[in-house]
Amino acid sequence: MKNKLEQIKNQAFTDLHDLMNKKTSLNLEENLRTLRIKYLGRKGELSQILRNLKDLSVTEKKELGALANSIKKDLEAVFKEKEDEILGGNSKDYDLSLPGKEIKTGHLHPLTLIQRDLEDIFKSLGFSILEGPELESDYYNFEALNISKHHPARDMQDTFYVNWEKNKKDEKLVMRTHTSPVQVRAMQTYGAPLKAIVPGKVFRNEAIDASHEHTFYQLEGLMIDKDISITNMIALMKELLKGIFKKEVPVRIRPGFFPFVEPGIELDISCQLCGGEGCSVCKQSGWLELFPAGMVHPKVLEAGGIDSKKYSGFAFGLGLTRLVMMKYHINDIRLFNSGDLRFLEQF
Ligand code: FA5
Repeated sequence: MKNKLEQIKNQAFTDLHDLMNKKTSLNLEENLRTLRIKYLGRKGELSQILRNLKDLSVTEKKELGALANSIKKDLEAVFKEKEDEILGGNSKDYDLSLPGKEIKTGHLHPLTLIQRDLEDIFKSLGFSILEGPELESDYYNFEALNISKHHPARDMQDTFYVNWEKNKKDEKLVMRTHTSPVQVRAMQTYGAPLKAIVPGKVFRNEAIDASHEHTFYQLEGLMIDKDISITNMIALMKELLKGIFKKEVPVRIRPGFFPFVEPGIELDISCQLCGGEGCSVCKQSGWLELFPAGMVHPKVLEAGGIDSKKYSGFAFGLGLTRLVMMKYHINDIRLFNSGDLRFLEQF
């Protein structure tokens, strides 16, 4: 038995030596594991001998038990040494109590942050949040808004025509140029009274500069009820700006023309980038066009199936991307779609 134990030990050392010297071995790690199982595994010869010790006399048990255990210890040590050699030798240096590497998580885009703030403000005022298709029919984008086929107002919003693709109703499709088409869609679905906002992406075939993009965000607002006046509208617009900027922002109101409102206004805010001094974003004027609005045109109410003699309402089309520029003092609109992490990681 003693010889047998010595033989096992010698054979294990020889096999291990041969394996480690076989430089060509592709599966060194796996072969080492197989060898370990052969000599130290539960079904290995050494384990069997250790299991059978109980059948021996007390003296033999003592002598052979000590030898078998010492061989087992030696083999365990040498296998561990070889494993460390193969795996880079630092397995014993792991400190599992150390904190792990921080996994970088994403965060919300500045546009989403402001959009959520606005949604909270409007929800607290009882407005619903709606959405509409980005690929819109020519009818909803223009005609339902009182912009007929050859109306010059179409030039104000040059769009991307989708190969004059048509929908099921045989209508031409365009990338929507504003969120206003959802006005008529909402009226048709919910009727009056109605209080809703529509945040969303819009597209224009536009010459790009510091304050103009081809793809940007707007937030449409619509309130229809009995006895709604322009005073309600201006009060709401000011309330909204106060909620976002957390201070009174100087505004100016001037007449504006949009075929879907009557009367129409433009609310500009004092440029928050230059403090009204003039810069490339406000085109040296000190004011930024942000918030066009007006009383919904009777023809639009009728297109939405609402009796214009009974109901009136206002609508506005906030330039959401520009509002975010003003809030965070971003001096170039092109940064929003750039995907530049140096920009995005600041929020
Ligand atoms: C409209 O789009 C109208 N639908 C707004 C409206 C709604 C009027 C309801 C009346 C009633 P306008 O083309 O001016 O209007 O665009 C609205 C706002 O979007 C502008 O004030 C501006 O802040 C922003 N905007 C317009 N063009 C661009 C652009 N190319 N890049 C970034 N923001 C833009």
